[in-house]
Order: sequence, then C-alpha cells, then structure tokens
Amino acid sequence: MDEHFHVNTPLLESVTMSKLVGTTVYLKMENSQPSGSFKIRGIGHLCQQLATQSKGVVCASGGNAGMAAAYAARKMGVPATIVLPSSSPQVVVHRLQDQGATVNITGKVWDDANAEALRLAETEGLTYVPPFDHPLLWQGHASVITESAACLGPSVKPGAVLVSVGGGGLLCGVIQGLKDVGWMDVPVVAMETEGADCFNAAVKAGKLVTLDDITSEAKCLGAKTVCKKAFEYSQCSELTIISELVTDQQALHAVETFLDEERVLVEMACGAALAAVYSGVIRRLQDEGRLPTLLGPLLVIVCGGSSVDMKQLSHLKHKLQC
Ligand code: PLV
Repeated sequence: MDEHFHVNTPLLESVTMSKLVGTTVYLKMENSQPSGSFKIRGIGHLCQQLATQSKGVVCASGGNAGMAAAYAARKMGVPATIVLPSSSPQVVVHRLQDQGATVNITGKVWDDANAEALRLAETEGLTYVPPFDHPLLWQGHASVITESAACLGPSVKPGAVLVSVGGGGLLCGVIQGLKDVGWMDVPVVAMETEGADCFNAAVKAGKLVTLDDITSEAKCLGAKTVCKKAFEYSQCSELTIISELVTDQQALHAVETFLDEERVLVEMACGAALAAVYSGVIRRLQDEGRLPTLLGPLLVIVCGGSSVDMKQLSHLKHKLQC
C-alpha cells in the first residue's frame, strides 16, 4: 500500500538552540503528526501490514503508541482497544476516547498494561500492536531519517542525531534510517530520564536489564526493559550510540523552555531529548571528547507526545517542585 497515515513533518532550524550548542540545530517536528507523535510512522505501517482484515486492534501504551494505533484503526474502520497503566494522565484518556478508542486502565506501569493487552489479543482474537518491539515499527520509524535527509539535501550531513528512548523502537528506527541513507557513521545520542532508564542500565550492564520500577514522571519512556534490537545496536562496533540521562527536572525545564522559545508544547518523554541541548549534555560530550568539538549540524527528533496540556504541565511543575 503506497498510502500512509503519517505526514512529512517540517524540519525547522532553531536559532536559540543553535546558539546554545554552537552548531546548527534542526528540529524534526514529529509533534505535528496527526497522532501527536512519531509513533504513527511505525504503527501506521504495522497496522497496514497486519490489521487490514482485523476484527480489532489492541495496544498497550504509555499514551502515544495508543494514540497512533487509535488513529490508524479509525482510518481503517477497525475498532481499537488501548490499555494504559494507571500512571497515564487523564488528558490522554480523553484524547484516545476522542479518537473512538476503548480505553482500558490496567496495572501501574506499561509492562502491566502490556500483559493485559497480550491477554486480550489471545482471548478476544484482536490484533496485538506492539508499541516499540517489532521490525515493521522500525521500518516505519526509519522514514523520519530518510525524510530529514531528503530535506537537508546531499550536501548536509548531521554531526549527531538526538532521540529519546523508551522501549527503544524510535532508536531502532533511527538506526535503520541512518543505514538506509548511508549515515551509519553519524553518532546517535540516546536520551532517557533517571528512573526510566532501561537502555542506559542495559548499556552499563552489558546485557538486557529489567528495572524494578519506573520512578520517572516521563511515563512514555517507562518500559522496564529495552527491546533486544536496541541493545544489540548499542553493542555494534560500526555504530556510535551514546546513552545519556537527565533528571525529571531537566526534562520538564526543557519542555518549558521549548514552549517559550519554539512555541510548541511537548511531553516530558520528548523533553528528555531537548534537555540534551538545554542542559548542556551535548557541550559536555564535546568537552569529554565523545562528540567532536567541531560538530556538524544537530538533528533533534522532536518526538512530540499527547500526554500533556497546561493542567498536566502545572501538575508536573508542582510535583517536581520546579
Ligand atoms: N512511548 C510508548 C512507550 O511507552 C507509548 O506507548 O506511547 N517519545 C514519546 C513522546 C513517546 O511516546 C515514546 C514512547 C518515546 C519517545 C520513546 O519511544 P520508544 O518506546 O520507541 O523508545 C512506554
């Protein structure tokens, strides 16, 4: 099928961020996808491959994978059940219902909700839509890089790509895209928040690690175990993947700064990537010699997110005391 559900998003230059890092910063505005995040790229692709004859799809999500599944299902005329953990904010429940989805709240974190989604797929005969661990998702997400490359043109190659990591699906898609356009030597800075750091824990341990709990407020980064493919990429000598953490306060501060500077509201999962610029992670990596001092343009995947509105933003500010 040639038609797809995602749109070609704008690639914007940020003057303020460029000033901060000392190189041109390009923002790939995935917040402007119809489902509010990059997730529609992979999930739209997967649904088109696996769910055309389906009696219904079921997806466990921190919010955004669910938004993408609900959007794709609505366009395909298929019912959608989205299982969320109780940590998901009310705003995302309403947005999912607006997309026509049935919302089921089960468990405390995404892993609990996922067990319920797998059970429903089995007992109700629904098509299971994984939020981050499937080759079709990575293939779909890869278009975020091929599109950026087409927009930048043959004479511009990024010095690094900046992404947030939850279960690692976006990271796998970005790597796939870098391979597709011949940019395998471009370093990827993989950002998580402390307390939702399953990729960082795996990189440090040299093996997959399952976190005891998700203690970060960036709930959409809150998978307890990163997907195996993302870990394998981190061990691959042909790739440079730098895993870094920020605090919840830094991620939230990044969300606020981005709202002020770029006039766009994103959720904390996305704030984690933005904080690499605003909190000086990129500068530090340069000082440590892990990124070159003379860095080429930075490509930031502004992954977006629907789990935020002004009410949720003030709630988070109060909770995190910032
Ligand atoms: N969120 C997933 C997994 O949650 C979800 O169900 O929506 N940025 C945003 C705005 C996201 O929503 C997510 C994933 C990520 C980044 C990270 O993407 P991933 O999971 O492919 O690494 C538990």
